[in-house]
Amino acid sequence: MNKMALSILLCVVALFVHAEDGYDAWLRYQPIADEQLRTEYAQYIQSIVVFQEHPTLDAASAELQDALNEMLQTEILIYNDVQKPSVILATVDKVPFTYSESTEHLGDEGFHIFEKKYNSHSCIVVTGNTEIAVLYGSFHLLRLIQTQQSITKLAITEVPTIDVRVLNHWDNLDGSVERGYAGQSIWRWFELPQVVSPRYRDYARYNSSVGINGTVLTNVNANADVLTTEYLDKVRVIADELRPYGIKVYLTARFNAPIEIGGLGTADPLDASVQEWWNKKVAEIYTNIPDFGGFLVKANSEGQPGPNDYGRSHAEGANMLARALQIYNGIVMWRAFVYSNKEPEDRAKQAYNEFKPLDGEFEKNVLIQTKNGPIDFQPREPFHPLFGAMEHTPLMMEFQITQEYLGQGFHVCYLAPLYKECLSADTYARGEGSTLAEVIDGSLYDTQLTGIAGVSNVGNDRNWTRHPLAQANWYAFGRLAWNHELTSKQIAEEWICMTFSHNKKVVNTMLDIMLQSRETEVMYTSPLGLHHQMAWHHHYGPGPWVDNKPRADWTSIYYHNADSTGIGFDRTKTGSNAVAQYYPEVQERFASLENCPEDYLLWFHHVPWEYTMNSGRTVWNELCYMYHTGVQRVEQMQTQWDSLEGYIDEQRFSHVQSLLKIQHNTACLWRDASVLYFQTFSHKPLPKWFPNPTQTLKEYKQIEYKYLPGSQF
Ligand code: BDP
Repeated sequence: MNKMALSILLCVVALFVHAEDGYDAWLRYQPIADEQLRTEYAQYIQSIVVFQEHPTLDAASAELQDALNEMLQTEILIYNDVQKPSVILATVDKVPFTYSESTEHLGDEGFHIFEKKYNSHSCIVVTGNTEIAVLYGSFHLLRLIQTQQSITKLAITEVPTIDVRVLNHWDNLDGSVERGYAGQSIWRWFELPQVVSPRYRDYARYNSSVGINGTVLTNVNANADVLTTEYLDKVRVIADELRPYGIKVYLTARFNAPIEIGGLGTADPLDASVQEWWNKKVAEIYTNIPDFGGFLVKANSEGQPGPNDYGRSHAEGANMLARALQIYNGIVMWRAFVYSNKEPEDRAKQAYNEFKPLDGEFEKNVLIQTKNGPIDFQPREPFHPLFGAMEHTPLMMEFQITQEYLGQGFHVCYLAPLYKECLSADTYARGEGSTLAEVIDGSLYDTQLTGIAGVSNVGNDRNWTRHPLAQANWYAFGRLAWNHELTSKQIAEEWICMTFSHNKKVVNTMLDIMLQSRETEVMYTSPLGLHHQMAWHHHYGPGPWVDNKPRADWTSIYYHNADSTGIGFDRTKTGSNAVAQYYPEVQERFASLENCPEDYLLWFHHVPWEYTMNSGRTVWNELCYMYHTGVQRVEQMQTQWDSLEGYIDEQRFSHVQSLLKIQHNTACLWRDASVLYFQTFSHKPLPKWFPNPTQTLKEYKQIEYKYLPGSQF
C-alpha cells in the first residue's frame, strides 16, 4: 500500500475511533461497524420479553436493552407479555411453554440459551434455575454479539466449574489499598451509608459479566472496625447494590476482634465467651445482610493475630468461626499463607508443614485458601505443594490479579498464561493427570465446596485498573474461574474485541503483545527460577542485594544464594529438601538437575556458573541473555504498539504508549542492576552482545523509589 492510500485508510479508521477513558472496560458496547452484520442482528433481535418481577431480571433486561440499542443502533423494546418475543428472559419454571428437559445439572448458576419457535416466531430463550443464571446467560448472549458471532440456532449450556469465585480487595477503611496500583479504594467508607457511588453498580456489572459471584471488601491485614455496628450499616448498602448482580459480600475477620471491639479479655477460640461473641456478631451481620458470604481470615501470619497466640491450631481457629456461620450457610476462607515468626525452615516449606497435618480436621464450611506458589505471587513459582496433598479438606486457589511483583499498574503483563500454567500443572496426587484445576474444581477428591480467589487490581482510577491492559487480568480471572478450560488466547481475543477493536491488525498485534508479556516480565525480573529479587518495601524495582532485614527470608540474598561457586536455592536433599513435599513423580523431576524444567532451575538448585543450559550457554551467559532478551522484547512491544496509532482511540493509545516507556526504563534497570550485581559473584565478563550498563552498581543500589502507589512506605 502506498503512503497516500495508507493515510486515507487511517483517516477512515480514525472516524470510527474517538477518545475513550476506559471506564466502560469490556462492556463498552460500541456500534457494530460492519453494517450488514449489524442489520442481521437487528432483524433478529427487536424485543426482549421479561414478565417476572425481579431486580436481577430487571438488571439483565436493562443491560441487554442498553447494549443492543448501542451496538445495533436501534431501539429494542422490553415487553412483559409474549406476543412477538425476540429474546425471552425467564427462569425455567416461568418460561411460557413446556420445558421438558431436566435442569438439575444447571445448578443455581448454570444457564441454557437456545432457539425456540414461539408464536410462529424464532426467538432466543435465556433460562436457568435462578434469576442470576438468566443474568449470566444474558451477558453470554451479549458477549456473542460483542465478539460478532452468530446468534442463530443457539444451543448453549454453561455451568461454572468452581462454586465460590471471589475477588479479594486488600482495601483499608482509610481508602488506601495495600498493593493496589489504580488509586484509592472504590469503597467510600466515610460517605456510606448515605452516599452510594454509582461505581458500585458498574463494578457489579463487570464482575457479573464474567461470572464472579463474591467479593471480600477488606484487606486480609484486617481491621476489626469493619465488624462494628456502624460499619455493618455501610457494608449493608454495598451488599444491596451488588446483590442484583449475584455478588455476595464477604469480610475479613480480624481474629482478635472480640478483644479489640468486643471488650473481651481473650480471643481464644476454645473459650466459650469468644465463641458466643462471634455467634452474636455473625447473627448481627445476617440481620443486615441476609446473603452474607462469610469470612476470609489471615491468621498468625506477618503479625496478624490468630489461634496460635493461645496455643490453638489453625483448625481450631477456623472451626470456631465456621460454627458461627454454619446455620446461615456462610463459609470461612482460611488462608494458608502462613510462615513462622521463628524461621526454623525454608519459607517455601512452612505452609505445607503447618496445614498438611490438619487435613480432615476442618469443619465442612471451611476452605483453605492457598496462594498459587509456595512463596508469594512471584513472577514465576512452581505450584504450591499443598494442592493435592489435602484429600479431606477443600483447598481454594488464591491468585493475584494486582501485579505486585509484575510491574504493578505500569507494565503490560497479561496474567492468564500464569493462571493457566498453574492450573494445568500436574500434582500426580492420584497418578498422572491430577491437575491443580481438578484439585480446585473438586473433581479429584470429590470435594463438595470449591473456590477460587483473585486479589483485585481495581481502584478508583477512572479506568479501574490504571494500565488499560490490566483490565484484561480482571476479565481473565473471572472467565477462568467460570471455566478453567478456556485458553489464554481465547480469553485475550474476546477481551480485545470487546474492549478495543475487531480490526484484525489490532487483534493480532495486541494478542502478540499480551500473550508474550508475562514471560517478558519474568525474563527481565527473575529468570530461570530466581525469585524474591525485588527492592525492599515496594516490590517494584530490582533489589537482588537486599540483605540484613528483620528476617532472613525477607531478603533477596536468602533466595538467590549467589556465591563464587554458583547461584540458586538448593531445595533438594542436599539443601532444604522442599522437593520432598511434592508427590514422587514431581519430586523426581524437580530434584534432578537434568530433568528440572529450566524455568525452575534456580528455584530448586544451586548451580555452578559454568553449568551448561539447553541453549548451550553457561548459566552466567544464559542469565545475561534472559535479562537482555526481556528488554528487547519490551522494545518490540513498543514498536508493535506504535503501529496501532490511528487504529484505536487516541486517549488509550497514548496512555499505553507512555506506560510502555516506564516499562522500558524499569526493564533496563532490572537488567543492568541485576547483571552487574551477580557479576560480583560470577567474576565473569559481560557477553559481547550485552549492552554497556549506563550506571555503576553502586549507583543502581542507590536508586530509591519513594511514594510509589500501593506502597505504604
Ligand atoms: C504479600 C504482600 C503483603 C500481603 C501479603 C499477604 O506483600 O502486602 O499482606 O502478601 O498475602 O504479597 O497477606
